[in-house]
Amino acid sequence: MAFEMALIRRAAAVEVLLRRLLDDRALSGEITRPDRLMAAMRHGVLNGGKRLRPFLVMESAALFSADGEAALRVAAALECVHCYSLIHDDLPAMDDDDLRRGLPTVHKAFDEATAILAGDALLTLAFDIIADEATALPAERRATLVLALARAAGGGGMVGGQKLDLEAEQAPPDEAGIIRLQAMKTGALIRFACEAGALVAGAPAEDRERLAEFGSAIGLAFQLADDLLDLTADASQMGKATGKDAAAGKATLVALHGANWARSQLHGLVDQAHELLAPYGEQAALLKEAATFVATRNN
Ligand code: GRG
Repeated sequence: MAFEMALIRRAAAVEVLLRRLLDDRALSGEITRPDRLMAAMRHGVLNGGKRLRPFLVMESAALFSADGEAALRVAAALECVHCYSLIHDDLPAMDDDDLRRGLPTVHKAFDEATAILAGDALLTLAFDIIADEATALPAERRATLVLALARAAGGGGMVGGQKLDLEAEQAPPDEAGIIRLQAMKTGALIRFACEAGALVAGAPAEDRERLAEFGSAIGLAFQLADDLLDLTADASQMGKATGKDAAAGKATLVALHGANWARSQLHGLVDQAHELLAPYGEQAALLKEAATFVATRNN
């Protein structure tokens, strides 16, 4: 319960900031922000996501008593990257989805070219937000965050994972291949979310690594839960089409080992995630609950 309340509270804070960052007014150095592009960006962002990644950034930052305002901006930046990935993933050339978060996808509400550009601009905006002096951290820390986010989101991270996922449709990967592509496609941003709190705080490398490992464990759990939901949930519950993986004969760990195996793996991953946070005691209670939520969520 404490977790659900905290998730809602953190989501509200990040949405206020995202609305401001997606304002029509051009920033210094920009020329103009086209109305229809900005409207498409807002449609893709301000549409009721769970804001789990921002939550993880802010809670991991709180663990080290980091600057809350700076953590909030990093959280908003990460949500921009996540929303861009969803906009592009929904495009006809990728998953070809009409529904996202219970609303028409950006290319349906606008058009395909605008959706591509909205995604592009959100990705760029993410780095703008972190690099901006308004993210009141030492310049070196901002640069470290920019680099870590770039590595998580790019060709060796989320985008690379998406590419491997597309290739998997032609040549199904083995178990290690599935785990690797999922760690990239879904896991890398979640790992960054957890690691980012330690980076914002300038915490010791050991803490940064511990939080990143926590992120990897819950990233894997997130994808396993997602694969299970694709099998068991309906579109109204998820706000997007389901059953697509099974229909496409997609290689997932659930398809390989079955739902019961996946559920027992989820237990193991939650235990592992909780153990990683043991050194932080009660301070980490909400992050621990987040791990449980990720594994047991129903949308
Ligand atoms: C197209 C560059 C590019 C990348 C796509 C993230 C991704 C890579 C694709 C999304 C496809 C998908 C449904 C993956 C499963 C995991 C996932 C990211 C689900 C959506 O995340 P949630 O549940 O969504 O956190 P909300 O809407 O709450 O933010």
